Amino acid sequence: MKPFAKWTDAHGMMAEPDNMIVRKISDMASAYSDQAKVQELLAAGDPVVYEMLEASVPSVAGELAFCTTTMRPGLVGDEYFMTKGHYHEDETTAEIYYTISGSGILLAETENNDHCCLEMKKGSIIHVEPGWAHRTYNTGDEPLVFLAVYPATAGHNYKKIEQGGFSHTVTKGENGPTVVENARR
Ligand code: S6P
Ligand code: ZN
Repeated sequence: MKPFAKWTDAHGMMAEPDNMIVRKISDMASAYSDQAKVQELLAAGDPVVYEMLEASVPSVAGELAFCTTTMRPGLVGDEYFMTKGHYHEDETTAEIYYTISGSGILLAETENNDHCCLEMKKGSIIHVEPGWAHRTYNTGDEPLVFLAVYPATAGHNYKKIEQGGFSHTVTKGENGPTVVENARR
């Protein structure tokens, strides 16, 4: 494979991606604490929460995969729109998140419940250590757009999150985004 370039549009989203994944509330209904609100949103048309636009690279050691994610602003009850969240299948792999626009929080967590939150806003570069599950929240009023770069062999383990959940979540508090214990656990 030869070196190649991808471009982003005016919103920072990858132009001409090789693959697109759209996630709606119905794709991650169990992630949210307020299940009554989930049902309301499903009845109201099942809104899109985020879109991932991916470049295709071979899944072999040495390659780097990358994609842009665009998260819509929104709330499910008082919990911000979030990504599904995952561990990497290969837990020795790290990841870089570069925020292009909007504002949010990246929540990272280990299996022994160590957790940390990092602010995402235009220009922030976050390094996610190997072995840390990660999930992002759009805490602003605009789309949150970011680029993620990770080893092409990393793989995504969503099951562990669906079964165990994160120990914390991010809600809209009186003084802005607030990290609280996750009632889904
Ligand atoms: C991939 C990286 C991101 C996420 C994306 C959506 O390793 O962490 O590109 O895939 O932000 O999140 P999720 O949890 O649905 O994959
Ligand atoms: Zn990842």
